Amino acid sequence: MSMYRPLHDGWALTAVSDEVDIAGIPATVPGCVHTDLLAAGLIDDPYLDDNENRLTWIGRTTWAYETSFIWHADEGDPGGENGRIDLVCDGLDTVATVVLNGTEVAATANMHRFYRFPVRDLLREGGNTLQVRFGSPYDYTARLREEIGDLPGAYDEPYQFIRKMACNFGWDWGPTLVTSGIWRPIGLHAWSGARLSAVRPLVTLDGRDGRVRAHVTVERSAEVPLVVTASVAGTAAEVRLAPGEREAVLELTVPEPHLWWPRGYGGQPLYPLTVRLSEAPGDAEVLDEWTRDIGFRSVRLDREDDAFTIVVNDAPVFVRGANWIPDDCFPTRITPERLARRLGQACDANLNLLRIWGGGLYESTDFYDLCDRLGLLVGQDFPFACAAYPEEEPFASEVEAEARDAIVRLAPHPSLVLWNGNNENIEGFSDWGWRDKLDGRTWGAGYYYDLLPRVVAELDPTRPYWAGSPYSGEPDLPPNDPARGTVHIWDVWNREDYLRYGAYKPRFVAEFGFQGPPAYATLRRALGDEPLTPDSPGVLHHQKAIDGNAKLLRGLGDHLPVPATFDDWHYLTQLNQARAMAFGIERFRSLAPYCMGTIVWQLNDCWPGVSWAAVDGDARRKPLWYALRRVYADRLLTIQDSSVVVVNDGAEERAGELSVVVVNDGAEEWTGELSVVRSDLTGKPLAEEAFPVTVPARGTLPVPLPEALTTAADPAKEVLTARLGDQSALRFFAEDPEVAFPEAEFDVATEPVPGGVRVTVTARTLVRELALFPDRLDPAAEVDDMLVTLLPGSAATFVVRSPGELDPAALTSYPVLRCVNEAPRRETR
Ligand code: BMA
Repeated sequence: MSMYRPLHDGWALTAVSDEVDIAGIPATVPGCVHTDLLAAGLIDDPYLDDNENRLTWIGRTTWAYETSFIWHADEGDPGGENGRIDLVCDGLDTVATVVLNGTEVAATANMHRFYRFPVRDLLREGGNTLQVRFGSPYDYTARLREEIGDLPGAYDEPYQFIRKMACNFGWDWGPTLVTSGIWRPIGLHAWSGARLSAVRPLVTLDGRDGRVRAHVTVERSAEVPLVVTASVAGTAAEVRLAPGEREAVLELTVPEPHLWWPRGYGGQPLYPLTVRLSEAPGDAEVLDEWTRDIGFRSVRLDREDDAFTIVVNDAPVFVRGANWIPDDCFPTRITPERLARRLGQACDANLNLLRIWGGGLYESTDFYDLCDRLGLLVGQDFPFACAAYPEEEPFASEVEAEARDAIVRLAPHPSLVLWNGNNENIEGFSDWGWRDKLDGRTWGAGYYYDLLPRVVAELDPTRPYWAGSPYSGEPDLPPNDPARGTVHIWDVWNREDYLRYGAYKPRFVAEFGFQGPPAYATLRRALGDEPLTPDSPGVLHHQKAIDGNAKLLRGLGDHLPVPATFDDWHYLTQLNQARAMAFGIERFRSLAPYCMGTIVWQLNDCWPGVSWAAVDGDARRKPLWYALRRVYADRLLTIQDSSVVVVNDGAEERAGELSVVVVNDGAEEWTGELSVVRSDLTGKPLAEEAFPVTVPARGTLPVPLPEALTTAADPAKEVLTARLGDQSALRFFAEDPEVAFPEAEFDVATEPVPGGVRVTVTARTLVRELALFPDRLDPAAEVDDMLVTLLPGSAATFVVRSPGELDPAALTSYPVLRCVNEAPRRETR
């Protein structure tokens, strides 16, 4: 028999402290201290204004969660000498002591593991009390730091001295909110005889057949003969386990299954795999059962000539990715519905991969289930980021244990295609001066080069492992070499203008980013600043990057005018973020198949702040999101300047010309007539030419342009347009402030549609980067498109949706409707 009973009711939270007077407040499990204090009205919302600053005591306090429950032997005890009752903790954050009826059951210190403790002997007939006490993460890290000695890292906080999601200690996009709590389910599991303690299906392809090797581990309370069966897609296998045996491998061959593909390449058929454990003979009572959806696909990494190409079912995949951070500082608030919405936003922006960044979590099963269904590939970092990590005990054992837990849990998911050792730790060691500071002490090399690849090879040899991001493939190579493996490009944003992306020739960009503020409504909800300005206190508090606001302004470079007002700052810096990233992605996609992936920093935010995210902390899509959707579409036209110097390998490429690169990452050939026109700003053609093109599926074709098209008689007054089918690309011969834009003139028509308003803008002059920001009127309103440049006579349609009424006049007026070449305005608020 097997019976699980959650213990999620009746919890109360108490501060174990002389200084903090909080006792017995209602607590939510799963949950954490911050959310309990918030629900009890004892703290202000940490995401608003600078409330964060007044909450540091929470992470420095010891907390006790306690509940009582009634338990009767006759309802939950399997009885007999073989009966077991286990307390199962799926996640304890982090420095936990578990006490049942006054007896200490366990002391743990790893948020990333799950635990099971036999407790039958401690349970009492009738009333029972369970307490989970959480020591201060700061006390724990201080002790270990003292013992081991300090280690270098990108931030001052002690996140490398505890196995807990690192960004809880604050990051350059998120607040410092150091949580404690029972963050995943907890309950009692009663069983007898035997149970499935781990099922690890390894799925591969053998020609057109699917193969499943289901590795099964049983835990026994009795040495009886057992039968394990596995079935999937109409095939079944059975293995007998003699008394004493605990491991079985069941091999299944599924003839010609429908293959699982990344989105854009085919469907995502999933097959339920069921494993059953019974006492022999096999028709006896089922002791335990396990079912997960699996998918049939192969995956490998093509490293030929230092490439970094993810190959699924023998198809090389150009990765159009984004980095993923924990969607909330308090992970239990990340519901399946919220994940579905966020991953839907990723898919709608034409992404095909998310990289789970190493300063966060091994993502949840809900997350992976969604990715399996959506065909979103996942690269999972092991949780190490931006620091030298100790390899002394207790860490080495904790790391191995958590890695084993995670690899087993995630093995069934076809979406998972890459295990990655860490974020930027190899780079830090090699390039940020850590080597000298360390002076021979451990820093994590043993994890990334030995322990983790060994455990992956043992438990999950079906997936590639890569030691770090960035990494060039060998420990003695410079890790951030664009010409080898994966690279992070951060000179742009930190120091350089975004045009420098054009000077890179990378194999695979695993991180690059450019900041922009969140939506207006998001800022307004989070900040009470009056007036709200680019450097009002709340805005500055919600900008966590060093020198962030100065970099935002400097990043405008020559590309856009200097903002005179808050509204201009907000529009122009958001627009510049979108342009910078679009510029980089267009460059890198134009280099396919030499370059085989771009992973934008970052898709999401954990709170309302100024950051690199495309979707802000209130789930609103920033202009960058709309730009991603365009430049990540299967079909892309991009005008590229190949006169730039390639910085990575010292080689210079100075063709000195513009070309249109036709990028076809779709499954069908792209054929048609590419028309390229150099015109004045009224749209009058000055030179034009048509090029018949045929670009094979997953192909890239550069079309060099003749001088008549690429040389403007007056760079301030001309524009180059390329068109192929319904795709187009635009390039001015000067940066916007130098272009002699007319003051924008256009006609606007609105008409109601179900759930919103359709806005049609017809240009009378050139209109540059037209955008609607309906959240300024109504925080619930969303628009379907933005950043459209119109030539005179052309029109664009936007649909604005909202549950409420929208006022068409306000919707089509400043500052809701904006473009670069609009009439000068006064500040409005
Ligand atoms: C990279 C990431 C993060 C960081 C981001 C922006 O280093 O790995 O650590 O948030 O850059 O600075």
